[in-house]
Amino acid sequence: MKIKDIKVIVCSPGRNFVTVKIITDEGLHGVGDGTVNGRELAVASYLEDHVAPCLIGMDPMRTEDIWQYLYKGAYWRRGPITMAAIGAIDMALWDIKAKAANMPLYQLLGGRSRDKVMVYKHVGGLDISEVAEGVIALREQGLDAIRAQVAIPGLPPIYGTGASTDQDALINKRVAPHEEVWATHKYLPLVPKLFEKVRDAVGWDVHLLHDVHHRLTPIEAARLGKDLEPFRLFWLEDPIPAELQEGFRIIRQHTTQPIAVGEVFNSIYDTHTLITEQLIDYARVTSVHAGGVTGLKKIFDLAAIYHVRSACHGPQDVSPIAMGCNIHVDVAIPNFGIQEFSGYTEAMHDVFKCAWSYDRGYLQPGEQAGHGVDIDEALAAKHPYQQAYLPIARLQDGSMTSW
Ligand code: GCO
Ligand code: MG
Repeated sequence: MKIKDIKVIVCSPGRNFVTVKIITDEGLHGVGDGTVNGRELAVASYLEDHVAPCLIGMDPMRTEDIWQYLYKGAYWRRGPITMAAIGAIDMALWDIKAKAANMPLYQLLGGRSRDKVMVYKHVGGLDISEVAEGVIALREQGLDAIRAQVAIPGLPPIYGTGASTDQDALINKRVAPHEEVWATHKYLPLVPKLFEKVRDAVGWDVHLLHDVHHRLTPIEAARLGKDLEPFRLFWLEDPIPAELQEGFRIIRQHTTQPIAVGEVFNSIYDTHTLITEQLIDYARVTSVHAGGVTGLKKIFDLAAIYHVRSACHGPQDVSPIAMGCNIHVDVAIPNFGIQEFSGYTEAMHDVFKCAWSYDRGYLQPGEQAGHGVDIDEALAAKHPYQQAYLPIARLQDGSMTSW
């Protein structure tokens, strides 16, 4: 079998997605996700101009060799754009391989290790009681794990903390990114109050999670972890910007609060200190940003040795294709932890046909051969790319801050 053609499809059925489609001389095809939120066209060009021309004529079964060809061969290793491009190609190749074997992808990854994949969903609100109500509502919908965020009194609601849903904030049609304001001293005392109230409302038989979204320093994060210990959170996510892996040593010295990190990581080298020193409990890498199924497996296999569990990033900007690949990996690996799942709109499901399914807090990969997701190209063409950026954050004095 040979790779005959590679198409790059950029569409925006509510938000932008970059999809690669690999077509073989034997008529089989596979699709992969290369979406990097706010930088979509860079990946599209990387794929179209620098990857596709080199792969024509290659044997699509050589998933590992093609991964290494793109990783080592470019000379310029790692980085979100390169790794998302590699990820897109890798997903499409695994799709083809599993279709050729006439098996769902998870069978090629070792088969099922579990019956279903636990997910967590998000709740936000303008005040603590609104969040508590939201948590109760999700509990009634079957969720066993819920992420809770609340707006900070005295600050306009910002991304990931309150009622402005992630989706609304992300689909920002202005040319320049929306600007938000952050104040750590207002946030730190609020979060323990939030979880005290939420525990009162839903009890202890539910996993509660919180995303700090990289906004603290190590010692501030250590303080927050200690303050949250009485409420037994499943995890505290991205407490600090993650490029300084050693920073997590400070957090670890002070608190037993489990920590989750990795949504902005794209290679095993971003995570290896965190994993091998057991500074984190959950690795939040995802198939699209970490070099596909091949890249994800390398990270999770290392993590398994160090008692670190998986927690694939799964917001809407991870396309339904990458979500499908995540679910196949989730169901197969021994060290699965949890899967983030924001769900998709009807328009997105029209463009991306999915064999995976969601029901009352759990996902299933489906039994279709391949990874089970395909793109309707004609429909995708009706939703052209729209320029959109994530917000940026400033402190109250106007200086830029991490978010
Ligand atoms: C999460 C995230 C996302 C990211 C987004 C950036 O935990 O799901 O923090 O909401 O901010 O994916 O593109
Ligand atoms: Mg996050």
